[in-house]
Amino acid sequence: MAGWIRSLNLLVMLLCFILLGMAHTAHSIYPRIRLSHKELWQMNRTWVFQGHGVPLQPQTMLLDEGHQRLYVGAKNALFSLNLDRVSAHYRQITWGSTEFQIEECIMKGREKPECANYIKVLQQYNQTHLLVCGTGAFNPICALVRVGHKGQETMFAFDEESVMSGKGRCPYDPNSSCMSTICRGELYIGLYTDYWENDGALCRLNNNTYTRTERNDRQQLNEPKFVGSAVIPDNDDRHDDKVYFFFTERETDGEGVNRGVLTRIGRVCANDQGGQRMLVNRWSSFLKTRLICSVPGPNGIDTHFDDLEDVFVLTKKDEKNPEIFGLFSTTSTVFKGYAVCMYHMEDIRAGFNGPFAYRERLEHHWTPYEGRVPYPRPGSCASKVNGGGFSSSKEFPDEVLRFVRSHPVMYRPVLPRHHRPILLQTEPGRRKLTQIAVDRVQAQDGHYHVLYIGTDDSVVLKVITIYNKDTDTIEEVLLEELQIFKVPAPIREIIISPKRQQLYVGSEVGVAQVRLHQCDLYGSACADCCLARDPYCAWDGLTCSRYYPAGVYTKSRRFRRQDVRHGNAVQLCNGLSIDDEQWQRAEERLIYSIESNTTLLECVPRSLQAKVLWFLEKEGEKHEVQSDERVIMTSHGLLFLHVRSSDAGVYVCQTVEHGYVHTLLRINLHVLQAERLESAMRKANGEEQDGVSAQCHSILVPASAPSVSPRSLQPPSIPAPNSRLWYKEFLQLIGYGDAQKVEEYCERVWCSDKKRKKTKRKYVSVGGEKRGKGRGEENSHRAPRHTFDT
Ligand SMILES: *[C@@H]1O[C@H](CO)[C@@H](O)[C@H](O)[C@H]1NC(C)=O
Ligand SMILES: *[C@@H]1O[C@H](CO)[C@@H](O)[C@H](O)[C@H]1NC(C)=O
Ligand SMILES: *[C@@H]1O[C@H](CO)[C@@H](O)[C@H](O)[C@H]1NC(C)=O
Ligand SMILES: *[C@@H]1O[C@H](CO)[C@@H](O)[C@H](O)[C@H]1NC(C)=O
Ligand SMILES: CC(=O)N[C@H]1CO[C@H](CO)[C@@H](O)[C@@H]1O
Repeated sequence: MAGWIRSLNLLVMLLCFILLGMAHTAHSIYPRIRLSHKELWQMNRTWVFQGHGVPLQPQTMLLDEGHQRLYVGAKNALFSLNLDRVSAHYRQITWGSTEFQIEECIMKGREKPECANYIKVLQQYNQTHLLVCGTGAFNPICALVRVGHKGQETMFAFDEESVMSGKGRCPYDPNSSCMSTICRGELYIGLYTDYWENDGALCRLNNNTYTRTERNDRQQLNEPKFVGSAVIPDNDDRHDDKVYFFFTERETDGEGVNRGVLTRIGRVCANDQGGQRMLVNRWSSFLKTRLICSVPGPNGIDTHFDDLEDVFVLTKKDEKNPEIFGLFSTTSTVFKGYAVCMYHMEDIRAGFNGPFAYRERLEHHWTPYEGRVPYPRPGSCASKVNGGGFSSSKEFPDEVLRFVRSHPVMYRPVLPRHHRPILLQTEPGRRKLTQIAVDRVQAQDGHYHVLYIGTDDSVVLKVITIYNKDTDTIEEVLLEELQIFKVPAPIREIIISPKRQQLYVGSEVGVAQVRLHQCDLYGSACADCCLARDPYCAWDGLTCSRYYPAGVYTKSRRFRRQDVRHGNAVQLCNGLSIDDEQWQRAEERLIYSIESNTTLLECVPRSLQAKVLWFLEKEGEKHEVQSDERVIMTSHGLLFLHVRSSDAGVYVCQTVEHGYVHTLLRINLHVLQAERLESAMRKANGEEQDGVSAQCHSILVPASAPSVSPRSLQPPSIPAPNSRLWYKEFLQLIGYGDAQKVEEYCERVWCSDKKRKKTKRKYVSVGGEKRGKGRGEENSHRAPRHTFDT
C-alpha cells in the first residue's frame, strides 16, 4: 500500500514536472558583467560588516537616514552601523536571556541553540526610540532602545525600564515567519502568537488596544507564512488609510483537507476599532484576495508561481499608488522556478471593490456573491468619504460585521501588470532567489525599474526589464551579477538608499553596503557605456559617468549619450568614428610558440554577452578564423592544439554586441621551429638573454594570464574564480599534470634559475604597465600565477 502511494506520488510529481516543462521552455537570463566579491572589494564598491562572531538576524534590518545609521538584529545582540561605511564605528547592545530563562526553555524541551534571544522585530517607534522584540528563549520580550546623537556621540542605549512582555508582538520560535510595520505609533504585525505555532494572526497594537484576526478561523488565515506589510492611503482622507498584508496560506477543500499554497493580499482599515457587541477587538474590515503570478502555457494551462518569497513596495511621490513587486516561486517540490510580478494599486483596489466570493458548501467552487451586500460596504472604513455617519467601526450595524466575518474572501484575484511576470527563472538547477528590492531610475529615454534580486548563494542580480508595447513582450537585461559575500550564504534582506545610492544587503554572515552603480567599470568609450544599458550611466563626451536628468546639475550639462532601451551603440556613437579609433588603440601583443606545441591566444571581453570573433590578417587580407579539430575557440580565447608555421600571422580579436563591433586585441603570433630554437638555446647557453627568457614565458604562460584585461577593462579585472581550475585543465591538456612539473620543465628545458627570477620581475612589471591603472596589491597578487611559484 505504502509503496503504491509512493509511486503515485512520484507519478504526480513527474506529471507536474512535465506540465511545467510544457508550459514554457526553461528560461533564465545571463549577466552581462559578473563581479566577484574580491573585485567589488578592490573597486572600493563594497564594505562588509561581519558581525564579530555574533550570528545576525538580517531579516531585522532598519534604515535610519535621519540619524545616518543602519540597525541590525542578531542573536542576543543589536547593532547600530554607520551608513557611510558599515564596517566602521559600529555600536553594539548585548541583550541575552538570563540563566533562569535558558534553563526554563531547555526544560520545555527545546534545544540549547534555540534558547537564546533572537531579535525578530525592529521598528522605529518614534524619533528617539526603536521598538525591539526578541524570542527571549521562548518567552518573547520587547524593549525600547534610545537612538540619535548626544553631541558628537552616537546614542545607542537600551532602556531597562521599558522591558515588557513580547507576547502577541513577537513569535516564540527563532525560525518563525513574522512581518511588521509601524505607522503613527501603531505596530502592525503578522505572527504566530503562541508557543506551539498554532495561532497565526494579523494584529495591531497601540497603547490601549490589541486588534487581531479571529482565532481558529481557517477561512481568515490557514497556516499562513507572513511575508510583508505596508500602510497605503486610499485617498486624501486619513481615515481611509488601509494596511495591506502579504502572505501565503493553504487552501482547504470540503473535508477541511489542505490543498495547495496560495499567495494572498489582505487588508484592513488603519482606523479599524473592531465591533461593539460582536467582533470585539477583532478586525471589522479584514478582506483578502489571491495574488496571481503565472505564465500562460499552451492549451490554456498556466504555470503558477504561488509561493511568495518576498515583496517590495516601491513608494512614489504619489503615496496612494506605489508599485508592488512580488518574488514568487513554484510550490512544486521537484522543480523550483521563480518569477517576479509587478502590481498596480488600481488592480488591487479593483479586486477589493469587486464581488465577494461565496460558496454554498465547503466542497463547492467559489462563485461571485450575488445577494444583497449590506451598507456600509463591508471592508470600507469609518470615514467621511464613505458617506459618513460612522465615526468608528464600533458604530457599524451588526449586519455589516456579520457579513464581513463570513465573507472575507474576494472573488476576483489580482493579476499582474502585462498579465505575466516581468522576470522569469525556470531553468532547473539554477540558484534560488530569496529577496527583491527595486529602485526607480530616471534615464534619458524614460523611467526604469532596476531590480535587485538576492539569491541563496550570496549574489545580488541587478536587472532591468523593458516592456515593448508593439510586440507585447518583456526584455530582461541582467546588467550585473554581484557576489556580495565571500562565502555563499542566502541573502535575507536588501534595503535601498536612493539618497546615498547604496544597497544594504543582509545575510547571516554579514551586512554589506554596495554602491548601486560603477559607471567607469564599463569603459570610457561611448560604445562601452551605451552597450552597458545601465540607466544610472551615460557617456558624457569623455567617459562613462553617472547620469543625472536635465536640470539636476544644469551648469555642467553636457551632451549625454545613453540608450537603455536598445543599447544601440552603432547609431548613438556614430560619427565619433570610434571604430577606427578603437582599431588604432587596440592592444598589440607579440606571442612566440614552438611548432606543434599548444598555444592559447587569450582574449576575454568584459561583457559576457559579447560574441567573440577571430580574424587572421595575412598578406593584406583579413579572414575570419574557423574552428576545426586543431583550432578551438574557447571562452578564454583561441586555442591551437598543434601550432604550424603556417599559423603565424596577426590575429585580431573582435567582439560583437548589439551589432557593435569592437576590436580588443591584435596578437602577432610567431611560430618557431624546434630545431632552430634548440640551436639558439645552445648558443645562448650561459649568456643571459632576455629574449629567450621572455620566450620561455610566452610559451609556458598561455599568451597572457587568464583574463588579462583588454583596454576597456578598467579597473583591472581579477581572474574569475574558475580560471585557476581552467588553467589546470589547460595544463593537463598540453600534458603537464601540475604547476610544479611545469616549473621543472621550464627549468630543465629553458631557464636557469637566475633567468627565471629575472623573468619574473620583468613579467610583473610588464603586466603592471599593460593594465595601467592597476593597484600595486593587484600585481603582487597576480605575480605568482605567472611564475608558478605557488
Ligand atoms: C580604494 O580606496 C583606497 C583607499 O581608500 C585607495 O587608495 C584606492 O585607490 C581606491 N581604489 C580604487 C580602485 O578606487
Ligand atoms: C531553524 O531551522 C533550521 C532547519 O529548519 C535549523 O537548522 C536551525 O538551527 C533553526 N534555527 C534556530 C535558531 O533554531
Ligand atoms: C518616544 O517614546 C518614548 C517612550 O514612550 C518617549 O519617552 C519619548 O519622549 C518619545 N520621543 C519623542 C520624540 O516623542
Ligand atoms: C496613546 O496614549 C496617549 C496618551 O496616553 C494618547 O495621547 C494617544 O492618542 C494614544 N495613542 C493611540 C494610538 O491611541
Ligand atoms: C605538447 C608539446 O608538443 N610539447 C612540445 C613543445 O616543444 C618542445 C620543444 O620542441 C617539445 O619538447 C615538447 O614536447
